[in-house]
Amino acid sequence: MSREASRRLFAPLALLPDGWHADVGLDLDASGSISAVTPGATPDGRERLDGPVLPGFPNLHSHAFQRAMAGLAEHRGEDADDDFWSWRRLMYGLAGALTPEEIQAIAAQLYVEMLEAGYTAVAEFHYLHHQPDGRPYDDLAELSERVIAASKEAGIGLTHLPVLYLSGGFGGKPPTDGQRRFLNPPDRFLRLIETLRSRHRNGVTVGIAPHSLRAVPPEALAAVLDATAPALRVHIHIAEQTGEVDQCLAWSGQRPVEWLLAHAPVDSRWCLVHATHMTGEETRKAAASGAIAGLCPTTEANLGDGFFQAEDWLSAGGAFGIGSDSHISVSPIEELRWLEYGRRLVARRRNRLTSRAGARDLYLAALAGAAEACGRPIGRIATGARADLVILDREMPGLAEVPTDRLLDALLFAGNANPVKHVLVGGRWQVRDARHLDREAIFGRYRSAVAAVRRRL
Ligand code: NGQ
Ligand code: ZN
Repeated sequence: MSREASRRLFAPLALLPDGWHADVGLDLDASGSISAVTPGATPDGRERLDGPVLPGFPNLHSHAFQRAMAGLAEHRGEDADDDFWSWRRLMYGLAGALTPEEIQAIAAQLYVEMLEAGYTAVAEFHYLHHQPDGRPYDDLAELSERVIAASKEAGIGLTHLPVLYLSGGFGGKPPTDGQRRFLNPPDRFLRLIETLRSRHRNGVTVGIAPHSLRAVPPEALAAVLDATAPALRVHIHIAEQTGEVDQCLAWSGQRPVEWLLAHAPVDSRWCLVHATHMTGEETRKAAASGAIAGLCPTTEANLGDGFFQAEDWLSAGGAFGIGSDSHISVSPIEELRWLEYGRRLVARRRNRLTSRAGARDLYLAALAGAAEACGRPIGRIATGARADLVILDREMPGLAEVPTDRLLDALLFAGNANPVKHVLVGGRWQVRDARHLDREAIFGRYRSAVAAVRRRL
């Protein structure tokens, strides 16, 4: 079948920015954007979408290569006291072993899985830049190009975030051998950004990602922010682990978020990834800055990070989105479910983030925040937005006969079967009847790639 959707669609039910609407006509333009949204339309002359229609979900945080770590870090290591840092040693082992072809094959498979789960865009926090010994490839952007090629193979929207990485810890601590593939001095990093921006004027949004305050000394952070301001999105890992907070205090006398707010022009272009450990004051100030909290609940659980203070963040008016990060789970539903469940388990109460409107406002807020963090016109069914649409299977037992105003609640809390039936990205079908159109070929390449890597590890 053709990948092009008709220019005129009809949704019996669609989630618009102000809630569910019935009989929505959607007109698409030739570039794959929505040119008109008409609630109360008639189906005549329009292609009927056979289920409730949601905006595709933007995934605001991904390290694609980590998809190939599936199941390899879930047993106790030798020191019996496994933590984030012992997980990281294993992860570095994988990061050091991958070839460019393998990186592309793994990313393409991941993006197929994202699309089948309802993620239609991803912000890729990309830090594998060089050869295993740390020498740049002939093309400085070789591995960025591999990830970009994978996003095109799978047909997912991409915000590409090359990572700035210089040191192995606070205070300019020297990097370790395991970090050699990540390193760029600021001038070479800026060359990489310029190269990517000039090669990909259409279709790929480029931002920057200072990896963390551990990996980027203050002078390098300031230099790169100055040279790229004010156009680009800026994503940074921050305050994920209490160990990082302690090290930052020892180095500067300030906590990570406190330090960042005092030393960088943090605003709505910024995505603070994790931001798990904040005081009440940090929470209020960071929320007021307009920065997006980049929450990755399943990875944060898997790595034993701690709980993000979500009620405080939301009551301070903070924006947020979700990401699949290490891809221990690839499902926007599971991320939002665990965001809420984490809070219930801590508070020993119910409905902490869900409101009288159920999960709807949480869902819409997560869409808007992740879209902002991606810096693209996505995450909403509205004129001018990309035609990134997810059509649900309402015949699933968990969704059948659920009243419309409880549909998102059922989606988040009442099932594990994937309810995503069809997915359209920029006006093109990528998933039909729950299967990505290139699923077999891309999976075949992934399987060969991981088999080869695992033989070498
Ligand atoms: C990363 N991942 O860059 O992949 C990190 C681990 C680090 C998460 N923080 C490495 N989830 O933070 O140094
Ligand atoms: Zn990360």
